[in-house]
Amino acid sequence: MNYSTLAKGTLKGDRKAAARLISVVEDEEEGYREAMKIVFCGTRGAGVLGITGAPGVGKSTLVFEIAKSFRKAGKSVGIVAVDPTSPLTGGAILGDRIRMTDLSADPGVFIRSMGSRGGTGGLSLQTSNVIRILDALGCDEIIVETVGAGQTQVDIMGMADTVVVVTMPGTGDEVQSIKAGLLEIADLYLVNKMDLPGAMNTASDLKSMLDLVDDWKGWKPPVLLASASTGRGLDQMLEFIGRHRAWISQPERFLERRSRQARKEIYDLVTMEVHRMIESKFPSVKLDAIVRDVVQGKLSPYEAAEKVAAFAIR
Ligand SMILES: Nc1nc2c(ncn2[C@@H]2O[C@H](COP(=O)(O)OP(=O)(O)O)[C@@H](O)[C@H]2O)c(=O)[nH]1
Ligand SMILES: [Mg+2]
Repeated sequence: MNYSTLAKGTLKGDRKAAARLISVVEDEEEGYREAMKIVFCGTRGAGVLGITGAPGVGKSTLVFEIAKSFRKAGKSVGIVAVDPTSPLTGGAILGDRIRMTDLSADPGVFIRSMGSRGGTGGLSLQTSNVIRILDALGCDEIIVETVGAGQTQVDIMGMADTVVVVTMPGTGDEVQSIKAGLLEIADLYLVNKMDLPGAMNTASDLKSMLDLVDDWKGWKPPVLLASASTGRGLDQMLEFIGRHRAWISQPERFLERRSRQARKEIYDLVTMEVHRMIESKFPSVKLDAIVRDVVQGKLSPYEAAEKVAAFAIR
């Protein structure tokens, strides 16, 4: 199929075209790559804000509030809710949808939920495509909400300019989650639900964790307190998001971050391409024979991989 019409429509601001193109990308339908090339040329450099954390900490509530403040500033907003644990495909997570209704009626807001459609490219590659589509559609700001779930989350958050890691009092998972690799991706920590007991403790636990790191390379993530549902602390959070944006926008820093992201994406795409080539071109009988040889100990997995790889890059 030729999806260039959808891509061109997206570039002209056609929301329906963008929505359809996102489905095409999620399903990895034949021809989506060509469409994405067109989309790529139409991107305008939207700001990408990542909001991540465990389920129930208040991410969606925050996203909603942040989106409202962007709208007040006259910016158009794209929201991508990524939930790798969700069995839903392309549909919104119900609670989120209900809460976002007054936003979704706003033509300056585009909301999309993504579940685990599980194509070969994986969720992070798909998410980066969706971000590009929303950028090309004309969104000034894109907010990505993702549930804390390991490597995929880290990868997705790698696409954001600023990442807010959200937690809440009494979960006791702050230290754990930092150990689980969030330290690398967090630009800001937010202890949400400060109206609940224990928020101060959670914040100081986090702060002492961060104090153990001595080289922050210019940006030490602040630990902020807020209450998304009452609005307390949100202005301060927005101010820090703005400060981080300004910091990250310095030319050499910006270039470094974007280069790292581009490098990773190229690697991912090459890996995917190799998989695709093996699956579509390598005769399955031949592959079966190689697998059998490995199982029977006639061939080491290394030699097998060399054989298959040699075919793929020929
Ligand atoms: N007490 C309190 N509840 C909140 C706050 N922010 C969000 N919630 C509630 O926490 C629940 C989970 O919020 P949600 O935004 O869906 O969390 P998510 O799973 O991280 O996206 C909802 O019932 C919210 O109303 C807050 O600041 N204080
Ligand atoms: Mg949510």
